Amino acid sequence: MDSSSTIQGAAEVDADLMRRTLRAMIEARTLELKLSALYKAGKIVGGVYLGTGQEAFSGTLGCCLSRGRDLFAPLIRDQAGRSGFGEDLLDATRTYLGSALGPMKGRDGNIHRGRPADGLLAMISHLGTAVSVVSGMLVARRMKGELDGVVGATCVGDGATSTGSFHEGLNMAAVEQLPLVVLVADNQYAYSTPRERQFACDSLIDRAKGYGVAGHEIDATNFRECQEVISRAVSA
Ligand SMILES: Cc1ncc(C[n+]2csc(CCOP(=O)(O)OP(=O)(O)O)c2C)c(N)n1
Ligand SMILES: [Mg+2]
Repeated sequence: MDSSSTIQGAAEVDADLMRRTLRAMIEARTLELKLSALYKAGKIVGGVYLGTGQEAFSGTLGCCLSRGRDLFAPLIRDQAGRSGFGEDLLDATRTYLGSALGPMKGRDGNIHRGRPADGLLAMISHLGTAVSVVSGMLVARRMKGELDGVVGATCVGDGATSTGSFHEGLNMAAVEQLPLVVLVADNQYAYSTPRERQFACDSLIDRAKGYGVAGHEIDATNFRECQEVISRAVSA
């Protein structure tokens, strides 16, 4: 990285990554405001899920990955990550509006959409399932001799870290030394269950330590911190 493509600060951050992430964040917020208005007007059935406040965190991850090479399993608050990964806005709007022209051909709604052939997994459930699925896909790539340079990534919530699938997937990734990045958005609640009713460890970083993998805690609303830490995790 030469100095013309970086912005000087406490640590160097790639200026191109910053620009692409900001674009993804703005695109996601603009789309979600529109989707929310359409939902309130009764034009969307099911639900609309918003990533308000998580855009820097999610968008940075999507922009650090490469569509067609890497694997990305977004969850409900990851429109910014999807935009950063290169999901077409039409894929989002067509799925929300139930169009047969969408990637799920009108058979599934809202965030249950993806382009698996491009590495964008269709969302399964809100919780830790994607950790196991992405780990398994990375093992499959390795068996086919296609793992070189590939990163698998997913986002989950604090509540998801208490599910069996999260633990099994993370353990397998650690034992097999898979190139897996898991972002945990700790918004203090899983539905109405507060942190203290979900886990007894002091910090969710302890979960990573327990499996022998690196863990970093960041303020997900701090753009610079997201850029520095997530880009390092993806390129590690
Ligand atoms: C295995 C499973 N159990 C329960 C649910 C129902 N459910 C959907 S979202 C949610 C809470 C998730 O909380 P968290 O992981 O903290 O994510 P947040 O919504 O706070 O971002 C639950 C219990 C589910 N989708 N899957
Ligand atoms: Mg939560």
